[in-house]
Amino acid sequence: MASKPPTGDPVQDAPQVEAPKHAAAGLPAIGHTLLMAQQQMGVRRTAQTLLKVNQKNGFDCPGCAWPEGDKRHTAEFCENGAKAVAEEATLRRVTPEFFAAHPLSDLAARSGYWLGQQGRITQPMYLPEGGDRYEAVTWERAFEIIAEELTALDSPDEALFYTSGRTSNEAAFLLQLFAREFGTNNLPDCSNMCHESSGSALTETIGIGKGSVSLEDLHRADLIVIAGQNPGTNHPRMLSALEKAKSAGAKIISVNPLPEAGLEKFKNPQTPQGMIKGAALTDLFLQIRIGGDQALFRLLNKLIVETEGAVDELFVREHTHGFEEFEAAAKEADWDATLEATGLTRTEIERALAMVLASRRTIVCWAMGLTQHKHSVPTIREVVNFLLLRGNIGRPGAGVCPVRGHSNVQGDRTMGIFERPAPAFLDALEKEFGFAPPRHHGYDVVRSIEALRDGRAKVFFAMGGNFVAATPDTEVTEAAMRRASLTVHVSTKLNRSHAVTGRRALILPTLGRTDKDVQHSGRQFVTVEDSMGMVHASRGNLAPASPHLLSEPAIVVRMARATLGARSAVDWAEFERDYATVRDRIARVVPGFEDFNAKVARPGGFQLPHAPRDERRFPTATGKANFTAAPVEVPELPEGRLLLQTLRSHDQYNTTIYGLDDRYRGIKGGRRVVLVNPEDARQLGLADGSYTDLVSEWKDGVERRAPGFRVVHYPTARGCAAAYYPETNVLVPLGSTADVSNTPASKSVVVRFEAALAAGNES
Ligand SMILES: Nc1nc2c(c(=O)[nH]1)N[C@H]1C(S)=C(S)[C@@H](COP(=O)(O)OP(=O)(O)OC[C@H]3O[C@@H](n4cnc5c(=O)[nH]c(N)nc54)[C@H](O)[C@@H]3O)O[C@H]1N2
Ligand SMILES: Nc1nc2c(c(=O)[nH]1)N[C@H]1C(S)=C(S)[C@@H](COP(=O)(O)OP(=O)(O)OC[C@H]3O[C@@H](n4cnc5c(=O)[nH]c(N)nc54)[C@H](O)[C@@H]3O)O[C@H]1N2
Ligand SMILES: [Mo]
Repeated sequence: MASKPPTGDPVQDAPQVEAPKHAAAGLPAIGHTLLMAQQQMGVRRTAQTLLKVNQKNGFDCPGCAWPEGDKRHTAEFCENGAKAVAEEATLRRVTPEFFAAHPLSDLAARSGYWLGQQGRITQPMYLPEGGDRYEAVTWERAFEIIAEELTALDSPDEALFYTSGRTSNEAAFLLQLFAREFGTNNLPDCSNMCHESSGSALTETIGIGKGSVSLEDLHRADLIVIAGQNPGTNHPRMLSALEKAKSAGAKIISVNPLPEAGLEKFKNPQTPQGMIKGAALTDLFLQIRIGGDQALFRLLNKLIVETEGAVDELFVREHTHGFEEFEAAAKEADWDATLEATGLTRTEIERALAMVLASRRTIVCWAMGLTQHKHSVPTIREVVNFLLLRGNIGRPGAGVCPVRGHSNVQGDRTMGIFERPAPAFLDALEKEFGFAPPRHHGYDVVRSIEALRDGRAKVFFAMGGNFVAATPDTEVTEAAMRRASLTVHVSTKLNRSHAVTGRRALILPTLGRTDKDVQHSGRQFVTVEDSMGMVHASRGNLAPASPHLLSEPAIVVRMARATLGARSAVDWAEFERDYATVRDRIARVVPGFEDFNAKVARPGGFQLPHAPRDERRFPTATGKANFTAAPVEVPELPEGRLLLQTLRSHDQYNTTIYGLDDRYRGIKGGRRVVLVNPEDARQLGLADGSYTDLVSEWKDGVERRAPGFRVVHYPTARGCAAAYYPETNVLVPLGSTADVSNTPASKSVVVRFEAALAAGNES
């Protein structure tokens, strides 16, 4: 039997601290996985479900976007993937009776953890104007309400259509089609807060905003640099690929302010010897200061340029543009300034250089540690410079590897979920569907919040996600959301965003990845694209959480029919009956998807074309791969302050909190902790185990405070601190974003510490 959800809330946040671990996975992970899964699903459903994860006839794990290899294990899941699955396949239910018993004020006072633990939502729910609780509503009425509000807007640009990255290709394609036929490009998505900086930097430099390596490439690399990523927690299946690369002779450099257990050592639970001994992964750990990566790569680039024969001159001449200007800038890199910015020693950087020069095939992997700073875009461009110098793009075993987060975030963008669509994409849409899509750019996430705040946007529709909890500046964002006339959430589980509503609100419960999806033409599957551009089918096999659920494609179709009615140029109804008809349209609009239905029928799916990877062709403005030469930036840190990064614990999936432990970092039973280097702590008078408020400082002079964090002395780099998101989102100013990509700078928050009066959960 699955256990009942916890009743007590706020859940006691009382962190206990022990020594951090030095290895990831192994038997404890499996035991932990099965325990969590059985609590949510019971024993039979656990077995039935976990054996289908990432199998060729199964469903795509709703965890991360890491690809599956061609040969699958029986159990192709990881501890954290299993938690994601259990969270969705839970037997707990949130029914209309639940909403009757919990008025909005009650839901608004609950922790995100408690809300998530209540289970799957079973029926569409409506919060009428002035109402104090959600009531059951029919689907028909729900779509009428959406249509009423959308039709009443002065301009289509007063509507916002947000997408979180679990949405399938089919649903994403339909959503952007609807938004554009309705008349707006306001398609903000979680990518705006995630890998947007990677997309911006890569599009400009290599002509496509996606990674250029496959799993095979990783296995063949000589050197893998992992910067700003914690795969042991967030992409556990990546550890098997690293283990394989190591056993073929690869070296690994990790660049991180924290020593992350998963990068130190990996105990592979799928091989007997791995389970016992484990494999050391990192050969060189560069414990960098937060925000020091651009300076590090710039200096490495200078050293490469100055080493006789180190530059791949033929590649640079034939395939790149802007080398001279870049070279001049690189030569100015300065040892002392770099050591200061990075906190590294000369010897460490020289060791890194030796490994770089010894490698013929180098890959750089990165995630949020590089993308969420003010200077993220120039940082990632510098990574590209680094790879271009030695011809490491478009060669087996080499390339750029931005490791994506949500399982279909990359696919959603490919399907046109983008507030700044390329003209060619809009042309194709116009040709296929016969209406003129809007050409002016829409709002991204931060601009959407500003538009709500300023009354320029009035209807907010979310295809998944937890907008108010995931976005920065919680108080500002929540106030902005409350100004909306209608907020609509297509969701599987309850979350904070359902409690922070506009004048009217709807919750539309939907099928998840694990649920069986049957429509008029029979059983459906959907498709997703992983971090390496592989597209494949995903089929759920469980009886849906309730007979009242609609699939995401069905919800978009019905919203479109209710809103656009006879004025639509599109035959929406067929899309709901048979998703293959959606794929036929995608095939005619999106390059690389020709013969989509046939190609996706192959087990394992197909790989999308990638010009730099496949043919060393760079579809940029210059027609070449572009070197760039931005000035090196380093975050400024006034006396007595630390630079705070907001990151994930081992027991969460973004805003979904599975539990209160962060096993590898030795934190148990609580999330309100701040990790501080013991030397800094001593200087700041922060005793281990004492409680402190975090107060962020930014140029707007507004005081943002997160109260009651337990200080943990922890071996992070000097000048740096770390605490979990989403609790710390209150500290991230809405205006503090990355240049160009506008991604919230949630890994570069300047904070001071003020002793807290009481311990525990004040917020
Ligand atoms: N289990 C689980 N899996 C997930 C998620 C989850 O929440 N839980 N989230 C998914 C999503 S949407 C995403 S985007 C990914 C996120 O995957 P990650 O990017 O691994 O997630 P974070 O926890 O934000 O970790 C950031 C890492 O960067 C380091 N870092 C911080 N600042 C810097 C810096 O300035 N320089 C360098 N070099 N390193 C730095 C941190 O110490 C940390 O190791 O994971 C995906 N997978
Ligand atoms: N401070 C700080 N802020 C950050 C980050 C950070 O590192 N630090 N990371 C950023 C990143 S990388 C990201 S990606 C965003 C994440 O932002 P989001 O994607 O908006 O947030 P999630 O927590 O992943 O969304 C969880 C909700 O999705 C719904 N859901 C789950 N599965 C499905 C499904 O199949 N269909 C539908 N319709 N709904 C579903 C559930 O209701 C669940 O409550 O947060 C960003 N915010
Ligand atoms: Mo993400």
